[in-house]
Parts: sequence; structure tokens; C-alpha cells
Amino acid sequence: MLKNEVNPVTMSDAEVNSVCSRSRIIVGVLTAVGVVAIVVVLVVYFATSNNTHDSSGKTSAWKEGDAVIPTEEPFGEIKDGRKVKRFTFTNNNNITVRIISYGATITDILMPDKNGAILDISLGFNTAAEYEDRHTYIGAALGRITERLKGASFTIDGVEYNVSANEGQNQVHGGFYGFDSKLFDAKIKGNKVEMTYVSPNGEEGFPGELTSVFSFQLTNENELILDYRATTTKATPINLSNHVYFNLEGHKAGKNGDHLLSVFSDTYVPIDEAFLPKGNGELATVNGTIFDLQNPTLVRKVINDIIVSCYSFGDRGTRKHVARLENPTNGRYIDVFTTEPGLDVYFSSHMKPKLYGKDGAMYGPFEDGGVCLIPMQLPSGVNMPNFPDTILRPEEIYTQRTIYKFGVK
Ligand SMILES: *[C@@H]1O[C@H](CO)[C@@H](O)[C@H](O)[C@H]1NC(C)=O
Ligand SMILES: *[C@@H]1O[C@H](CO)[C@@H](O)[C@H](O)[C@H]1NC(C)=O
Ligand SMILES: *[C@@H]1O[C@H](CO)[C@@H](O)[C@H](O)[C@H]1NC(C)=O
Ligand SMILES: CC(=O)N[C@H]1CO[C@H](CO)[C@@H](O)[C@@H]1O
Repeated sequence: MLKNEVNPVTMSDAEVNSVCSRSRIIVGVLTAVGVVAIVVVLVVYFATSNNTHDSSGKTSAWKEGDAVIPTEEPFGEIKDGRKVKRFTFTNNNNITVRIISYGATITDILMPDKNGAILDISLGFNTAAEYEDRHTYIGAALGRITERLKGASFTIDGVEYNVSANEGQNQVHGGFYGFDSKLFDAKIKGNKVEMTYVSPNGEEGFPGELTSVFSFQLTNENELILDYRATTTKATPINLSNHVYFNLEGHKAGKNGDHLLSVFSDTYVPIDEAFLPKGNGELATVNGTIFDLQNPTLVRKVINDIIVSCYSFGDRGTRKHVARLENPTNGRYIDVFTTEPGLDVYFSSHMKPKLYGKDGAMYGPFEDGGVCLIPMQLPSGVNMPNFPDTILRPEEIYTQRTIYKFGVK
């Protein structure tokens, strides 16, 4: 309430009348001032509460004001005429992430360098039609299973399933038309974008109707959070991921080799010529091999030798800091955290030469491409006796989380 209100009881009538009329004006003015003050306080409160840290520098608990709320716009259409949506997040630190509903694809990640210069650090294309035609997996969802499945065949509860073999006799990234080529049902839910794809029973040979939800969020702590959730009507192998390609010099700069990469594991999965795990699925120490990335390693030194590799992190379900990619010249870095047990490291060695990307970029293999750090199950897990099984059953809910945290130093 207002402080300087008069008390009429101790005054004469004249005084009261005069005071009252003055008082009415004063009260009116004060009320107006009060309303303005309250509005100003609220505006300042909401403006400043957007990026709240406590004195220890740690992130405070989630609050309404902390949310980076995405926006939605149309992004053209695919060949069958269905419309594609694009969603944009921009946080308080000038980081922008864009995602489209075709393939639940991350199309752009803009971030500042140590001098504040903002560049797009993820490879991609300008239009939905290009994503559809090129079918490169760049930035896209991977499902039902990420990476290679030996022999494109597996057995669950005594029943054999043959699924599509889209790479010789094996399957890669879910078959001929994996989740990268599906139009997701996408909407904004609060501070998240949720993209849902229902994979019909028998799609690409997989059992059960699988309902998958890919959710995306960008925080003011510079984390791009990818949450995966799925349920099924029949037991099916599953492990979902995303195939974003990073280049911290800017997506069209090439010079991939200038990155420093650390992968915080001393264990990897040795693979054969078909990029499949050897034998029944073996793990080996990286120590003394080219695969040892435990300390920051110049990508140029290993790019011709590490074609596809998968590192193992043992436990599933708990959040682990698995890798850091950094660019010593411009200061940009990305920390990768995941609940998955594996990390696929890939330096674009199979990328087509002269692949025209967004903004006139020309991508190509090795140093002309990007660096992929793809959290996932252990490869071909469903039919490698030594690897954890990757079967989702009808009574279960599949959930995994990956975080790409952006920084500059
Ligand atoms: C974001 O970019 C704007 C325009 O370049 C700049 O003025 C501002 O300082 C930047 N903010 C941060 C947090 O870097
Ligand atoms: C799967 O393929 C193998 C080899 O072609 C074949 O022998 C087997 O009968 C097939 N199984 C099913 C269930 O179709
Ligand atoms: C590999 O090297 C790391 C770091 O030097 C060490 O901690 C680890 O024990 C070694 N692992 C094996 C299996 O030799
Ligand atoms: C290796 C791995 O992460 N496998 C997971 C794949 O999904 C199934 C179903 O949720 C999980 O049980 C596995 O842990």
C-alpha cells in the first residue's frame, strides 16, 4: 500500500475536504506512479532473471525466466507436398540453433568465437528439398538403430528378423529410409521442441510399432540438450542418435584438421574392413594405438587413420563427459555429455567430394567435411554376444540424453 496516506479523523471538516481533494489527486498520482513502478519492477525482474547464476557461478535451479523459448516458421515442403517446419532457439549468449521437422535435423548452430564473431559451425543445406535429395544424414536423426548392424539380421526371443541391408550385406543407420528421411510431427512445448515419429510395425523389417520422441532444448548455460524417448508394441532393437557435423572454423571453412579432439576413454571397439566389430564384439585398450585420444590430439594427425571408430564408456544411463572438440585459434569448443555407453568418432572420410551445402559451401571428405561425435549404443549391439543388448520391450520406456555444451576460451 501507499505510505503517505492522511488520517482524516484528527482534522476539521474543511481541512478534511481540502485534504481529501488534494489527497484524491495525490492518491491518483501516487497510484499511477505505483502502477508504473510495479510494471517497471516486473519488466526488470523478467529481463534480468533470464540468466541467473548464484554467487558460486553454478547454474541456479530451473525457473520460468531461464527458459529459451523457441519460435516456429515454415521451411518449404518435401516432394509429396507435406510442409516442413523450422524452429529457432537463440539464447542470451548469441548462440542460435535451428532444427527442422524433416529428419528432426539440426540445420544450423551459430556461436561466437573469443572475439564475439558469430559463425555457423554445423554443416547443412539451404532447403528441405536438398535434405531430401542428398540423403547424407548431415544433422539428421538416426533410427531405429545408429551405425552398422552386421548381416542385417538378428534374433529376439527365438524369432529371426531380416531387416533392410542398405550397405552390402549389412545395415547402416536404420535402413534405406531411416529416421533421417522421415517427416516428424513437431511442436513447441514450453522451452522444448518435441518431434515425434511413429515407425510402423515392419518398417525396414523391424518388429513392432515404435513411437519415438526426439526433443530439443537450448539453455542459457549454452547446452543443446537432445532427449530421446521411445515405446514399442513388440520387442525391437533401438538406439537413437543424431548425426550433426561440426566445424568450429565455420561450416564452410574446411580445415577440419586444425581441431583438437579429446575422447575421455581408454577403451574402443576394434572393427574390420566392413566397419563392423570384430568377432563377437571385442573391446581393446587404445593405449599405444592411433585411437588414443585421451589427451587433446590434433585431428590432422589421425584423420587418415581413424575412418570410423567407437569408444566405450562402460556404464549406461549415467551422464558422462565423453569428449571435447576445440579450436585453439578461435577459442570455440564443444563438450559432449551423454548417458549412452558409446561414442562414434567420424571425420567425414566417406563424404562425397564437391557436396554443395548451405550459403555456397562446398563440403568434401576428410579435412573438407566436419567432425562427428555421435553418442550411441555399442555398434551392432543387438547381435554381438559380448555387447549389452539394445532391445526395447513393450513394457519399457527407452530414454537417453546427449548434451552438446558450447564454450569459448
Ligand atoms: C551478442 O551480439 C551483439 C551484437 O553483435 C553484441 O552487442 C552483444 O554484446 C553480444 N552478446 C554477448 C553475450 O556476447
Ligand atoms: C533371413 O535371411 C536368411 C538368409 O537369406 C534366410 O535363410 C532366412 O530364412 C531369412 N529369415 C526370415 C525370417 O525371413
Ligand atoms: C591406458 O592409459 C591410461 C592413461 O595413460 C591409463 O589410466 C590406463 O590405465 C591405461 N589402460 C590400460 C588398459 O593399459
Ligand atoms: C547399449 C544401449 O544403450 N542400449 C540401450 C538401447 O535401448 C535399450 C532399450 O531402452 C536399452 O535397454 C539399452 O540399454
